[in-house]
Amino acid sequence: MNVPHPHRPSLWLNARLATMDSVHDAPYGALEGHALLLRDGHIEAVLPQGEVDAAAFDGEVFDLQGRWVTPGFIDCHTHLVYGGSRAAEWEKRLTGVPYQQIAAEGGGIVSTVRATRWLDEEELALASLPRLKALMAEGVTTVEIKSGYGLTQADELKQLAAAQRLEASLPVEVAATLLAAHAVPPEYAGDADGYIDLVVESILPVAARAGLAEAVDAFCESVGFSPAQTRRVFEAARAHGLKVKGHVEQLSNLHGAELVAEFGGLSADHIEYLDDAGVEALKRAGTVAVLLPGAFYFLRETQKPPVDKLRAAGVPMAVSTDLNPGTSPFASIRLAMNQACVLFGLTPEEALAGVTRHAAQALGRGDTHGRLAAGCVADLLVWDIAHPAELAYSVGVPLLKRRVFRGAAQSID
Ligand code: DI6
Ligand code: FE
Repeated sequence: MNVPHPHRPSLWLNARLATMDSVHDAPYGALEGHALLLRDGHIEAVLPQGEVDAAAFDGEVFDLQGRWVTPGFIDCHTHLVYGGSRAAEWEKRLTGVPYQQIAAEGGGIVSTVRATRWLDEEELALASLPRLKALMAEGVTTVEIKSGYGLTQADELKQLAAAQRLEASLPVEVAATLLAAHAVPPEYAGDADGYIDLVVESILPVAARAGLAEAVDAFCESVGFSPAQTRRVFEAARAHGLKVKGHVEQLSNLHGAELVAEFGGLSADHIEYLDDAGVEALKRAGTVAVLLPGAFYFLRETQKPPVDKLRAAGVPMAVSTDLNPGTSPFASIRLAMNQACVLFGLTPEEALAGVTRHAAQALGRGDTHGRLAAGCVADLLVWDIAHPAELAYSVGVPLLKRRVFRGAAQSID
């Protein structure tokens, strides 16, 4: 960890701030010619350059020479802790082998479950480390990580513990989500209700008591769990004080988004098949719509999420990688931003809001993360760009100059 002066205050001069704070009228909430004062891991003040007396400041001073600064990126939906690879399965799929045959030969999600169960907690963290580091190198400072490839109590807890272990070893914040209701494990084949009994009576309460998850997710889909089964999971989450999210309306419309909204959920994710009643429900509940264009692209889907209707209704739209081995094997949040613009029609400004302010809301961190504002965490990114639209425009070009986590700066080069 490269944290030279973790507790020293710092002053960042001559910045162009894409605050992403809607209190400022300009596109990107931009404030040109401003400075940031960071102290104790937080943004203490956002100041017009003219009001700063750098000579009198007792701390570190950085002159940004007019560079753009954004909030740290927040990847609010990932499954990045897992074992194994599904590249060979994908290669087969490309030659026309049907998914059912691949599943019958032990492929699909079950193969990731097998590979994940095989590793111990430390090995699992180690296997997942390059994926997390790739996200961080692009500017991710907060990442959500789901379980869902263990599907036994011990293996789900192991996945969550591996996520916690990663957080402890790197300058990044992890929001852990229990997704035990991701798929029916082989031991419960034909008995999804029996598996949901295990989730609500045992896995979820134990994970909650151990403080290993802050939210609960479920895959509400014909190939996942029914709305009735999902409701049972959400009821247990509520009973144990955990927040609710849902994989909903990805491949069909089961009204899962309305179910998430009914529970005051943080976010409804995927939502390609969301209908008008679903949009209305999200709006009423203040639930964030999380767009996952990586899975849409990788699965060659054609049904797009109702972006125009969400925009018209004022539902906040977040954008995330959905990093997972089956449907979105992409450890690049800037790729997700680009895909959200090209495939779903977001503006570059909406894509940036999708990985900052709105992603923070999707993790219940809207008051403290995702904006450059006094009182927010000092997670920020300094860029070598002429305009913030460049962040969604190119992919793979290393534009990041500095990544600052809780006020501690890491140089990129
Ligand atoms: N939806 C998805 O796209 C992924 N999980 C989910 O609920 C697929 C995960 C996998 O195939 O491993
Ligand atoms: Fe997902």
